[in-house]
Amino acid sequence: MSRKAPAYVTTPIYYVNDRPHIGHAYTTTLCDVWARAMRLDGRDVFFLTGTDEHGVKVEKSAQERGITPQALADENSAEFRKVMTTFGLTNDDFIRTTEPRHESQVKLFVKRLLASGDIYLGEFEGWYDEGQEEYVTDTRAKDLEFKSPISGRPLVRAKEHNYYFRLSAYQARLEAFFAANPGFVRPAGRFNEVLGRMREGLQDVPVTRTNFTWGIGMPGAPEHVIYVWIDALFNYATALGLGEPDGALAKERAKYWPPEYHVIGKEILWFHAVIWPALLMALDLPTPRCIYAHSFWISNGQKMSKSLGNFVDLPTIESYIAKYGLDAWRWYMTTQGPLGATDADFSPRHFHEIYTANLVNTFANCASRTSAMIEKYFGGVMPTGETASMPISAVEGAPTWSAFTSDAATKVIGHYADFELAEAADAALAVVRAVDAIINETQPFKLAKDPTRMDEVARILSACAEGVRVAAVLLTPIMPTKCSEVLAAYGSMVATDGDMIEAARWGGLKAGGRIAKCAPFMRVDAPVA
Ligand code: ME8
Repeated sequence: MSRKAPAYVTTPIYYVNDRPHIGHAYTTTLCDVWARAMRLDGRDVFFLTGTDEHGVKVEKSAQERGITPQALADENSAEFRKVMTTFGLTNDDFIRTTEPRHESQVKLFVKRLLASGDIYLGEFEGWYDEGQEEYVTDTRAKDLEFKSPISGRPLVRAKEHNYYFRLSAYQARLEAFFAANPGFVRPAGRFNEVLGRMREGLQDVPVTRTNFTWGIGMPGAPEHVIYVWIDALFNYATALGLGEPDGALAKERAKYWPPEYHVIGKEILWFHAVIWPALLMALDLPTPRCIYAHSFWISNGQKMSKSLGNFVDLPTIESYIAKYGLDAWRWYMTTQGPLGATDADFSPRHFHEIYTANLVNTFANCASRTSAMIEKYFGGVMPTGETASMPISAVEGAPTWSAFTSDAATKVIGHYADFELAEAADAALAVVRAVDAIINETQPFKLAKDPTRMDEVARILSACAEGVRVAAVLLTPIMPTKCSEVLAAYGSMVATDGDMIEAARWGGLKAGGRIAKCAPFMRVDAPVA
């Protein structure tokens, strides 16, 4: 098997002043689906997530609780890490910005930027969004009517003696970079949004603060603390050891750079799509291939927010998992989430409907019907029947099963690779739908009443079983547990890394093999209350 190019995928690192909720679970699950799919397709994937532990917000939250910022960080970071385990997420590392390996490399990066003149000491006055810890330009402040677009609170006039990053010097290079890389920011609408704002003109950005202490000290000027956003962005590079290019970590991990996808929420796009590539340009490091900024989960049409207290929090998520199973949760996140440019409403009723329609009535029904008929008519043994050249339906021009599923596999893998995860799910489910269609069209349960037609029944059911197997292979990145259950019941090997196309090839099930009855998803009576 030839190994394809290494791949690097990241989530934002999450603030430890908050507890994990649906937003964090969502972004991390998307990355997990992608990472699993790419590993199955033979890529050497590095999947990173972690926690963002410095800054005023953490300092304040800790003060309110009467504990040290480090104690708060330790407590909540552990909570995030626990989520990774509970959710079976396959991240290869979990970085914390308070770790020495991160802090020391951030200092090295900043020193390089000081030496190159990309960071300088200066004075600045401007409109400041306290909630976001972010300055906004005068023009933008006016457009926003001097209110934060996130919290709605008034912007404040702030003046600081700070170190700055010479972002303005990168205006032309960034514009050229955007022109040459139309896929750099996705979805497409967000690309234009960033470009439009960039064309208003880039101002230098402060990279240090003096109004708090909980952060990484500026090399040579410890009274200045490195701004949390600069500190945080570097996590993507420090996790691979890029701050010390000759170090042991870089030797092992530098091959993963540049990231294929930085997956984030839309609210932090500017930092990732403009400031981050400019910092990397200043450091002569290759820029990421794509910043994928998804939209938000909302709740009954309303923004989820801490102040409204309407976030789908961890205990709520756990109640869904208890009722429907982890893979159903992953299915809902992957297929119904706000991966495009619009927000998605999270509703218990919609969750229930999707679960019932896609998983119970389609996937599970097909796997269970097929296995039940094989049990009934062939004693649970895979019947003999040549199926590769069999058309998927009696409709004129219908493709053969082998052509149809090979085309589906190519499509599914292509969608996974392009981060079109709902499309990947749908293209895989199309195989299940084709199996359902042939059962409805040929009605093997009626044919089986006539002993002279058992060869026909054998051929139909072996095609159905093989179709279910192929679909389970293709759905594995989204529903790893349930798909392995189905594959095991069908006596098939689970797909292993590097093996997806091979595993999805028609003809994996051999006549004479054991097919056990299985029902991967059971009907659930009513939505979560
Ligand atoms: O912004 N719907 O961390 P954070 C979907 N530390 N996704 C959501 C969401 C929602 N309603 N709410 C949050 C930070 N998210 C910084 C990042 S990166 C160098 C530093 C997800 O804890 C989404 O991915 O506020 C969003 O970008 C992230 O959580 C913000 O997490």
